[in-house]
Amino acid sequence: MFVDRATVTVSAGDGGKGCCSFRREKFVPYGGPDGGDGGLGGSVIFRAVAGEQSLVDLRFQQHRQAAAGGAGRSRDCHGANGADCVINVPVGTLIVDADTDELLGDLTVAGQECVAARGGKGGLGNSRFVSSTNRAPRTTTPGDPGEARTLRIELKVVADLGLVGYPNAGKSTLIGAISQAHPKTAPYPFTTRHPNVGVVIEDDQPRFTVADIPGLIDGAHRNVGLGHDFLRHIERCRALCFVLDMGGVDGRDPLDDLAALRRELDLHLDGLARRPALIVANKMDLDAAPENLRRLQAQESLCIVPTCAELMENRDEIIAAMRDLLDSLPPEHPTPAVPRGAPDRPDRPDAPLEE
Ligand SMILES: Nc1nc2c(ncn2[C@@H]2O[C@H](COP(=O)(O)OP(=O)(O)OP(=O)(O)O)[C@@H](O)[C@H]2O)c(=O)[nH]1
Ligand SMILES: [Mg+2]
Repeated sequence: MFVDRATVTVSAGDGGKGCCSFRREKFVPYGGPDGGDGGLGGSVIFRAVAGEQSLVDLRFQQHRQAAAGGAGRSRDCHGANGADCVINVPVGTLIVDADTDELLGDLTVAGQECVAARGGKGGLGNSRFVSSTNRAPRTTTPGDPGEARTLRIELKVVADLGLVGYPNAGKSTLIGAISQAHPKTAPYPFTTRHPNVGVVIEDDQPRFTVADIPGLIDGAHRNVGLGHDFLRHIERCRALCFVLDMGGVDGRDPLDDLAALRRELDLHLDGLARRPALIVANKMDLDAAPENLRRLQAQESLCIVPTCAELMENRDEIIAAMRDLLDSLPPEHPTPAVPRGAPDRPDRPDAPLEE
């Protein structure tokens, strides 16, 4: 089951309360206060993990909570810090506060983390409140409450190259031919109902990822067909690969298809159709294909690779063209990870103590 949107509530752990205690020991009269501070509450942290493909776990477990910090103890013992609640999500996950629409994190690189709710600080034990005028304070503070939020979690697939085409153009067949992914293919539209990411692996060459995105039809930007549900997955691809059915099956013209695809992309997100791209002219085994290819070559300046994806024809040429296109792009700079842990929490907060 592929899930690319979820709403979850998260609660970080409360800080542990400070302890009120006095040192009681034989031969140590008036031992003084020795109540320790409470522990830090656990935070709720989202972490991007390469192996995850979907947000399905969040759909079935919609509330996540981190552990509270332990209370301080006598003999100046600090309470235990609460364990963080770490949620593994796929690379490409966006974390948005549902109430304020604030973007809390955009996890585009494996290992990147976002602290969605911070644990509360621990309270102060009574040994913190000793002063020259009060040698035996009984004051303590409770821990701060942990943050609680409602979050909208959204997945936008991250891939180097996105396959864009009409239903039945042969996108899934192509990704099966060039990569490790083997999504279902069938002679009817909308076989692919969610994006599949395939990794293209060749000896001693850097790997790259290709996303097979469900077929696009006129009006997709208005949510016709699978609409936005897949168009937004194209936004994250560095480059595009238009897959055209050169046989003109179903009475379509591949040149019209290309114009319509570009129009839909631009209507969804201005400039999307102008991303660096190449064209894979598929189904070259069909009768009408050579003539359509000539017309396409006369009109288009993009790199065009003819193929019959079903027979894996020109497989190496397609991979080389994709690699050349990606190599010509500037390198990406991933956004830095959001720092983890409590924000500027001094070790001894607000301690009114002199040494
Ligand atoms: N003749 C011919 N048929 C092909 C070729 N490549 C794919 N097909 C067939 O075209 C049909 C559709 O292929 P898919 O790969 O499922 O197409 P798709 O673009 O992924 O379609 P959606 O998932 O519906 O968007 C299948 O029946 C394939 O066998 C080809 O090169 N030549
Ligand atoms: Mg498909």
